Amino acid sequence: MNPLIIIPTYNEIENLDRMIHALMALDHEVDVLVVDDDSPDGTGKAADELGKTFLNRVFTLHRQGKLGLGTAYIAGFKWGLDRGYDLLTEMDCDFSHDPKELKHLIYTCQNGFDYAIGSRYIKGGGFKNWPFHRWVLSKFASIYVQVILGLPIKDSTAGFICYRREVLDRIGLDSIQFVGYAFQIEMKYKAYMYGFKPKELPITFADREFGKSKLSNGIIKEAMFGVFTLRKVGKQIRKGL
Ligand SMILES: Nc1nc2c(ncn2[C@@H]2O[C@H](COP(=O)(O)OP(=O)(O)O)[C@@H](O)[C@H]2O)c(=O)[nH]1
Ligand SMILES: [Mg+2]
Repeated sequence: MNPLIIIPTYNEIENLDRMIHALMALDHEVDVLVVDDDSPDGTGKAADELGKTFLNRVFTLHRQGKLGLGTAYIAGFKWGLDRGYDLLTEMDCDFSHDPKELKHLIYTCQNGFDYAIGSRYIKGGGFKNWPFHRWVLSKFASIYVQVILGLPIKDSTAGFICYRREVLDRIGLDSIQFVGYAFQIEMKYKAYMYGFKPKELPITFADREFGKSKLSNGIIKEAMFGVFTLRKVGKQIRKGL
C-alpha cells in the first residue's frame, strides 16, 4: 500500500493545485488526503476536483468549520488507519515542507525507525526566508521542550513527520489534548514515552510564498503551558497507567 500524506488546509487555494501536482509527480507513489475545514476560499471544492483527476490517489475529508490543526490531523490519521495505510505522514500545504524530501522520511520508517521527523535543528537542516521573529520563537520552543520534557528531539514542533501505524494505534488518538504546536509536541513525546524510536532528518524549511499563516497567540500560549501538562502525562505513561 502507498504511504498516505495528510495535508490539512484552511484557505490554501493558491497552493493546493501545485502541491497536489508536485506530490503526484514524485518517483515514488503516495496517496494524499486533504483535510479541509470548509475554507471560505474554496480549497475544499478544488480538492474534490483534484480527486477526480487523480482518482483513488487524492481524497478529501470535509469538516464543518475551522476546528484546528491537531483535530484535522487526528481525523486524517483515523481515516488512514481505517483504510489500512501503514505509513501516515503529516505535511503542510504551503510548501514549507518540500515534497522532494518526503522520500527520506518514508525510507526511514521502512528501515527500522517508528517515526521520522523533518528537522530544522540538526546538522544540515535549516530555514529559507523565514522571518527572524518566527525563528526565535521556534528555536526557543525547541530548547524549552528539551529542557522541560527531557525529550531528545531537537525539532519538537516540527510538522513534517512520517509515523508507522503502530505508533498511532498505541498512543491513542482520542487521548490527544492539544491542537496547535502543542499537538506536534504531544504526539512526538507520547510516542517516545511509549518506547517508539524516532529519527530526525535534516530539512530546509521555507517560508510560505502564497497565502497567510494561521499561527495565533493562542497557539503559542497553549504550547508554553501545555508542556507542563504533558510532563504529567509522560510520568503516567512511564508508570504504565
Ligand atoms: N484543516 C485545517 N488546516 C489548518 C488549520 N490551521 C492551519 N491549517 C493548515 O495547516 C498547515 C500549516 O499552517 P500554517 O498556517 O502554515 O502554520 P505555520 O506554518 O505555523 O505558519 C497549512 O496547510 C494550513 O492550511 C485548521 O484549523 N484546520
Ligand atoms: Mg506554514
